[in-house]
Amino acid sequence: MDGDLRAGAGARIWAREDIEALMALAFTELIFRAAEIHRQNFNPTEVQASRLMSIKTGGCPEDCGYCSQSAHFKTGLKASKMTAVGAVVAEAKRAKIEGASRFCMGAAWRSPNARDMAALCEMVGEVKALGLETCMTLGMLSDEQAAQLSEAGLEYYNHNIDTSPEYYNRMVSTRTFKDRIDTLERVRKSGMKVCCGGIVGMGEAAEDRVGFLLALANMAPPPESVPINALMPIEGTPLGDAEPIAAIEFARLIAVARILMPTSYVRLSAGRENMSDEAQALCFLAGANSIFIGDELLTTNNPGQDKDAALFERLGVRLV
Ligand code: SAM
Ligand code: DTB
Ligand code: SF4
Repeated sequence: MDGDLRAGAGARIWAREDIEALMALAFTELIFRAAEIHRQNFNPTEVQASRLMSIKTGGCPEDCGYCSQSAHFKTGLKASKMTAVGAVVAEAKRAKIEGASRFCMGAAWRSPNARDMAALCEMVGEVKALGLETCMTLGMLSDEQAAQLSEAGLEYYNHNIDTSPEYYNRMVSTRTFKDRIDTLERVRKSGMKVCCGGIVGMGEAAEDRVGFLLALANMAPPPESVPINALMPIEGTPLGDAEPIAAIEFARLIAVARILMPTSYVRLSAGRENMSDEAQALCFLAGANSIFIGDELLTTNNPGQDKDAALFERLGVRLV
């Protein structure tokens, strides 16, 4: 379990067997180890709060089998054009008042159009000027687009690998796992921080969950932010009837992510709407230390301010 030391970076190269061994630990032992690593690197009484906004919804040319926004499936979602800069900034102001420290802008694109880059850069500047951290998720980027966003001051770029390299083409056929990695490398090269994670509960096997974590943990360096989403099943998509992941399995995955990536923010992302307070508490105990706040993610529901205020009050945990 000691792994190799990656030359220069001081980070460890994880083997598949290391992750399998962690996954096989007794739950009580695993949570203890994860909690120990969590408190060595973070204040365990704080959870970072991000707010999402869909700045371009629906009509996406990609065929991701989990997504409400793909034009390939009849999900009943109405497509919209990109939101104007002023309306995005107004939403960011509200997010700040509601306690968000990061504002994440998402678009249903395969990649951004050249003609939208100026407005996107302006958005970054204005949201940042409010004192919020900025994140965008716009699909694949060219070197030039990554450089433009980075120069505009964008701090984080979200681009998920979503699942294991082996399972990827069962979920998406319009791009490859390698395409995802190429964009992630461009993001790194541009100087932006990487937000990269994925979805569980898509019918993947246990070995795919291992492969997914292995791919994330061996990025050099690992992503600064790791969103772990529980699938929000969308009627009309191929995964509309997927079996939900059990809360204990989900917490197990969070705990292993925490151990593999000790200094990354592990975000309990989509899926909180369908989780009990106790299931979420287990995830925070396992080392999750970031969430999305607000009553909407991109197109699906999230618990919202009142429920979250009650939950964090009960837990004595502070949103930061
Ligand atoms: N279009 C861009 C892309 O795919 O990279 C950015 C937006 S896309 C909606 C961002 C992420 O949302 C996906 O990578 C996926 O992890 C997550 N996502 C999409 N649909 C989801 C669902 N039904 N449940 C959980 N997560 C979902
Ligand atoms: C991420 O990993 N989860 C967020 C964010 N990155 C962009 C998106 C969740 C979307 C959930 C489904 C929806 O609301 O459409
Ligand atoms: Fe498009 Fe992103 Fe949805 Fe895939 S996940 S269909 S790329 S919006």
